[in-house]
Amino acid sequence: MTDYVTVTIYGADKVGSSSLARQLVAHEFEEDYQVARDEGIYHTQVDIDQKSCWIQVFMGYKHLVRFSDNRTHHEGYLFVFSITDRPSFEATRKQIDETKDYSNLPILLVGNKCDLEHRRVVPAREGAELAESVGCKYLETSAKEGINVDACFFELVREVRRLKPENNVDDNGSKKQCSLS
Ligand SMILES: Nc1nc2c(ncn2[C@@H]2O[C@H](COP(=O)(O)OP(=O)(O)OP(=O)(O)O)[C@@H](O)[C@H]2O)c(=O)[nH]1
Ligand SMILES: [Mg+2]
Repeated sequence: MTDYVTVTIYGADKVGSSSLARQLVAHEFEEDYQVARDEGIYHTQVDIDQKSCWIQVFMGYKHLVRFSDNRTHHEGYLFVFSITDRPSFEATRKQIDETKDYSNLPILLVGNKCDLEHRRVVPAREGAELAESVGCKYLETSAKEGINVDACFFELVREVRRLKPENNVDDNGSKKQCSLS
C-alpha cells in the first residue's frame, strides 16, 4: 500500500528550497535554474522503510508564515536556511517560533549548502541547538551535491507516518498501544 505525505518547505530567499525539491524528485541541480515564484507542487514516489510513499512538496510563502488558508493540506514542515546566510537562519528561528503557536505538526530543520563550507557563517552547533529547543531533528544538506536530500525528506515522512492515526493500527486492525519514550 502506498501512503501520501504532504510536505511544505519554508525558507527565506535563495536558501535552496526549489533546488532541494528538484533534487528529491529529479536528482538534478542547475546553478541558475529559473522557476516561477508561485511554482507548483513537486511530487515523487519513493520507498521509505520498505513502504511506498508519494511525497508532495509545496513551496511555502517567503518570510511571512501565514499557514491559514490550506492548513489542512500540510502534514510536515521542512524549515530551510542556508549555512552561508545568517539572516536566513534568524528568519527560520522566527518562523519556527510562530509555527509552534498554532501547529503541532512534525518539523525538520535543514541547513542547506553544506558544500560551501568555506562560506559557512552558521555553525552546525547552532542549527542543532535550535532544533533541540523545539524537539526536532537537524540535518545539513547540499542540494547541489545531493547530500542528505533524500534523508531530510525521508526523516520528515517517518515523523508524519508515526503520527498518522491510520498508521497506529496493527495487522489485525486493532489500535496499537502508544508508548512514551
Ligand atoms: N552551492 C550550492 N548552491 C545552492 C544549493 N542549493 C541552491 N543553491 C543555489 O542557490 C541559489 C538559490 O537556489 P534556489 O533553489 O532557487 O533557492 P530558493 O530558496 O528556491 O530561491 P527563491 O525561491 O528564488 O527564493 C541558486 O543559485 C542555486 O543554484 C546548494 O546546496 N549548494
Ligand atoms: Mg524557489
